[in-house]
Amino acid sequence: MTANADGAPKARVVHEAHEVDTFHPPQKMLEKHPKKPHLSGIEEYQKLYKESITQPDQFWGRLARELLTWHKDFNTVRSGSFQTGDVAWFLEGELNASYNCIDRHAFKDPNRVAIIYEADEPSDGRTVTYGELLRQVSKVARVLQEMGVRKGDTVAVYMPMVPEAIVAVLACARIGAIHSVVFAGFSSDSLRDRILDAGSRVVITSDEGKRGGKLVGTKKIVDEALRQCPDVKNVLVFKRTGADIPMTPGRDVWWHEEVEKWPAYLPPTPVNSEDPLFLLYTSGSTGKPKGVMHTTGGYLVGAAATGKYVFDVHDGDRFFCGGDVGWITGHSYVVYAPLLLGVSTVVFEGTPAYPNFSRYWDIIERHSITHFYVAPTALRLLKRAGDHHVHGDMKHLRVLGSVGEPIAAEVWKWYFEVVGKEEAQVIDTYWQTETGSHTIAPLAGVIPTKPGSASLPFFGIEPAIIDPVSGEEKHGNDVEGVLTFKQPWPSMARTVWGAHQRYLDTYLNVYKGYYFTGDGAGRDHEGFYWIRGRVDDVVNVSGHRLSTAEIEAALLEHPAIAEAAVVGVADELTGQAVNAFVSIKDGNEASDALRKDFILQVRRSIGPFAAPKAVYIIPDLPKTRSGKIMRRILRKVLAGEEDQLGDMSTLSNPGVVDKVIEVVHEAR
Ligand code: 6R9
Repeated sequence: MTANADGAPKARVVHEAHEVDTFHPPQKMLEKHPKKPHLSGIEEYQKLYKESITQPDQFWGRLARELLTWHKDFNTVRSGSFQTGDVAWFLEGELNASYNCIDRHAFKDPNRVAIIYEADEPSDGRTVTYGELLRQVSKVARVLQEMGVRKGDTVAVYMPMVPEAIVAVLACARIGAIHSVVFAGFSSDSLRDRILDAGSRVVITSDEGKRGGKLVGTKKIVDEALRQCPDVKNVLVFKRTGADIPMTPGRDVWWHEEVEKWPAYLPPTPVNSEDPLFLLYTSGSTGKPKGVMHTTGGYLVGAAATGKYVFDVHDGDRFFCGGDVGWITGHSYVVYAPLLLGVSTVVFEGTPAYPNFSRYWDIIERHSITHFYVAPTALRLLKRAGDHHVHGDMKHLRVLGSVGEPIAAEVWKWYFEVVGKEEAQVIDTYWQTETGSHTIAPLAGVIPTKPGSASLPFFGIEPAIIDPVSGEEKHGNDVEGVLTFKQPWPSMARTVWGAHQRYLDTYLNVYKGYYFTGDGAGRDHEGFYWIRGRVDDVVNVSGHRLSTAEIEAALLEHPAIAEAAVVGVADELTGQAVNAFVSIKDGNEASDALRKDFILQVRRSIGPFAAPKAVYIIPDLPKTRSGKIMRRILRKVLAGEEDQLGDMSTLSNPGVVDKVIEVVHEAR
């Protein structure tokens, strides 16, 4: 690919039969850059990439020492393999995550802003400096010690997006405890399951939350969950709204009262590089969520390296990732990457629509944000609300990131033109909870992009496209198949908590010798990657990753439901939407009230964000003779493609197909 001599952002290249725009890093972005991008150009990327694949020990050994401060150096950069499922990095090394995120910056410059808190109400925000963060984290770490939390114990964190959520996470890391953040949109049942699975004995939460002008009964949900968690000994409650909430004596204590007791410096506990840093539960193909485990050294190297090279973060930058700390995007790009690199990170409590559709742009203007990172679902919402909401001085923006789902070309262009005024580079970043940090993404300021493509692999990531039928790798360009990675990288998940065999079977045993992503992808004639979406039973609603099996299990808890099948359908606003087909038990009548009750069941069991958009009550589900539900037929009918239902010879009950079509048509 040739760079544009005149620096014009667009050049046309022919992509197979149709034309695709290629966008070079905009000249204006380079002009407003405080220095220069970390890499001189695509050639330097190619050189380093080659080194990262052919000499990973040399490459990652150097980066790990450059990006992190080690309490004790490592001798072995890497061991283990995909075949044996025992990958480990920086083996003898010892370090502490909170030291790397806070202390080393606080010692140099205690007044530098670490956290920019944008509260739900725009007027309620404040900033937290690195010095102050060190004091708060030290105190909370000591509170956890007093509660009996020790290295290797898990602590559940169920909090709104307030600075104290980040303090809680880093306080765990400071004493070598394992944080297990549960997204505060999850129901009490989901929280209970995660506390039990992780064996957490301490929960950190708040009295209430506040989002989009609405109050959330956070502590109430915790209380409900804890009725079935007898091993939880203590709950640390941060006062967010001051609501009058019940406190269980001997178990619940107030954050502000506890931190008053302890000194403002607690030395960090060095841990081994491979000691776990956190668990994060995510949805897979089966009903039970998986506790994905990340280790300290490798994860931090991945977060810092991608922050530095993909986002091209420099000293003094102000980073705004709109993700919630309850998801991996919040872990890696609200907390770890920006703090490891010593810049300011925005903690945003609210929603993009409150108090109006200009909220993001107001935040960007007020804090001279240089990097903005969000899921396309928010962009679709804001694009639909109208361009007149996009105003304000956003001249400091250099990078506009996208994450979590495919970004359609027209949304990409809107982001580039209307938000970025063609002065910032749009980067589409592909990665997963399990990968810890970006795996396929352009390096800002360096790699040209094509709307809809996540572009080229990050250092150390060796993608392979596999033919799902033959299981053979497809070499060369212009190929389609399932996406796998061929060699271990530092920030990959090491196991599923308490279920290592499940980890092996889900990721490493599907195609022996490869890490299986669960996504389909294409590699075009220039080696750029195009993510096609999940090939398993995972749906992506507004960037939230959900398992159809998990939603089906929730529906089956309803006494009136006999069988349930959940499918994802394309949705203009949320990317995909959940649609459910259920058959009901004898003695029940299909009605709107019953359908509403089914939706409520999912809200209660998983959380509001998982609620089906539509529920269709049918007499029987289409099934193969071996009893498998043929979801393909349901998807086709919903897509209006009932003339393309494909091979139905294995159906045991073909008559039900007409009924499915009739019910779907009636509902529309
Ligand atoms: C970071 C995050 C992972 C799944 C992944 C894929 C989808 C993520 C994407 C993308 C297309 C992108 N996904 N980024 N699809 N383009 N840039 O979202 O993690 O919640 O674990 O979801 O999200 O399907 O497999 P997670």
